[in-house]
Amino acid sequence: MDVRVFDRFNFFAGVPDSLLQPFYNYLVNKFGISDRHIIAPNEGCAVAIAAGHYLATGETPVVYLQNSGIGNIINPVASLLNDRVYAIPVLFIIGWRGEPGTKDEPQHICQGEITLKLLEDIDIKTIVIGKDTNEEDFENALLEFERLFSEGKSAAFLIRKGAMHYGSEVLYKNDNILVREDVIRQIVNAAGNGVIVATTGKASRELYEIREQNRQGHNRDFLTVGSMGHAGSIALGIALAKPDKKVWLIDGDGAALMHLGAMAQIGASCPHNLVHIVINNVSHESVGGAPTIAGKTDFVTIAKGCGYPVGLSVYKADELRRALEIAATARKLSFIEVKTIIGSRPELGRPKISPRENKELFMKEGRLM
Ligand SMILES: Cc1ncc(C[n+]2csc(CCOP(=O)(O)OP(=O)(O)O)c2C)c(N)n1
Repeated sequence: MDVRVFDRFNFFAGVPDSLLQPFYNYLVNKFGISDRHIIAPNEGCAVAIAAGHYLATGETPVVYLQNSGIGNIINPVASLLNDRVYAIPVLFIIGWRGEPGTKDEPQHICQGEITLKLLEDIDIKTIVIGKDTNEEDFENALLEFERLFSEGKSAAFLIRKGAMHYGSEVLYKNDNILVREDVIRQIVNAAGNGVIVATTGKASRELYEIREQNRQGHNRDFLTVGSMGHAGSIALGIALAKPDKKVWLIDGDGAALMHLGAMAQIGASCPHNLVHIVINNVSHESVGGAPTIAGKTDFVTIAKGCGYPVGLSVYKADELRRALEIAATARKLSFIEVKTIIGSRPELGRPKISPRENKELFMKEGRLM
């Protein structure tokens, strides 16, 4: 289906997903990041911003997300949009990772299976869009949806892999120098026998491959393959329970922004043994590179405002080396923002151990227990 069928809508907000890359490339080309197209820190925010747009204009807004983000929308859908509350219509475009019968990563299996049921439970009429959906099917579906919108109900298109296309590409880039994978290699060296909690997406995949190359095993790393935005809180839980273990948190700018409240909790708890590193490429690189709002966010000021005693931002290799030395020796909660380019090795693999194996290695051989 050609994404230009969405030309008739005026307002879009969402969080990118790899299956929706043609869709957000089209939005970035058409609107940029603007008052017509917002890439939100999390899917719940996108719903609330869209609700505000409806309140101000009466137009039905579009919210896009990966099905992993359905958890983040349930509260505003059930208690804000629902027709027994404010009856605010939204058209959802949802990428269907983990569709039953397809092969996908472990973190998508449960979510993929429950997606249709969850949407039904929150009273969102859903139509699946596949490679074989033609424009006539789409127009008929939209006619049905428009009736629902007029009654204050919401509806969703659930998008299968490869169902959307758009003729143009968008090149996402920035002016930074450092490369995330090299930064992670430096963090592994600095961390020594400390444990590392890595965020969702390619950061975890790169950490896994670096350990393979170094023949170090995976018992010191927790790879947060799903649960985007929660690596910081996981690391906090470990750091508080094991004050003698140094915990290194490798976060992403998109993930840190998704649940920014975690930084307030980390700062308030202030564990002396935690180093929080945000690798900031101003991008959701793992799902195709669409921008985050991190270019307008001063992470160091946020960290200090949340009570982190040490806050540094680095741009060059020697600054990174120095910051990691400071963090390794400080007996204080430390924050480091590392600015990096957008990109990764095309042949980057995925962890060959299952999340359960990772957990067991981490808990037993990592000598946490
Ligand atoms: C709740 C939720 N929403 C969306 C996604 C899809 N997703 C996986 S990784 C990722 C981008 C992460 O961006 P960032 O933290 O900046 O790290 P980068 O990919 O740039 O290294 C997204 C949006 C997800 N896994 N979970």
